[in-house]
Amino acid sequence: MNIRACLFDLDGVLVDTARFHYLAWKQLAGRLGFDFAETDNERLKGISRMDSLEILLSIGNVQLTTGEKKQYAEEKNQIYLQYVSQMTPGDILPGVNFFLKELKANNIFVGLGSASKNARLILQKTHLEAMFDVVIDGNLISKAKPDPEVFSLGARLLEVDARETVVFEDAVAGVQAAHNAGMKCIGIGSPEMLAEADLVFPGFENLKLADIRFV
Ligand code: B16
Ligand code: MG
Repeated sequence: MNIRACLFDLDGVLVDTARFHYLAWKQLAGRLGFDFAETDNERLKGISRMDSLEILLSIGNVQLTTGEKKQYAEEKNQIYLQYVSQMTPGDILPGVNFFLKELKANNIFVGLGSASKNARLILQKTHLEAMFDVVIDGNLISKAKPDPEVFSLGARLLEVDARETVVFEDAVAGVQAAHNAGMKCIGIGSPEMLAEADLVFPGFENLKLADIRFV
């Protein structure tokens, strides 16, 4: 395969913002009168903000009006942004910078494909923004993963064919989104959880472009 573009998910791939999402949802759950366990947070990974709220409310068995849901989602986001505002380049996951630089040195396009509406801010805080040729985030898409929209749009804006594009994902829905877009997908995490991915690596530490070989 001739790789011309790599598209990266953000949370769980380039940075670990899942912890901040968890702390913010937990605080909101507390206000609503129930506890939100860290194990349940797994269910929110890669899911949009409003869909995450629906899952949280079903865990707490809480019913809200549409207006209240909007207000609570906004409240959660404000708490989350307090954590994000403290992010620095030190929050980039190990090996990511090295790998992105290797892609650049090989003239491979680098793109972001994230469900987060805060993706640009996180790229700015971690000084990663300049590495990206295209940024597709939750503000630009209307269909959540496993719909291919986020990755298809990325490849289209880069004018690269899906068959020459590789996606890096930590969530099952994200792996499915990549495949639905006709792209190869590298899972970042455990092979058991990401069994559908074409290749799985635990992270970017010691990962080199030469390690990416699809059979
Ligand atoms: P926001 P990703 C996703 O990021 C997170 O995994 C998910 O937990 C979060 O709900 C979603 O972004 C929306 O984030 O509230 O900031 O718009 O994995 O797609 O990079
Ligand atoms: Mg993710």
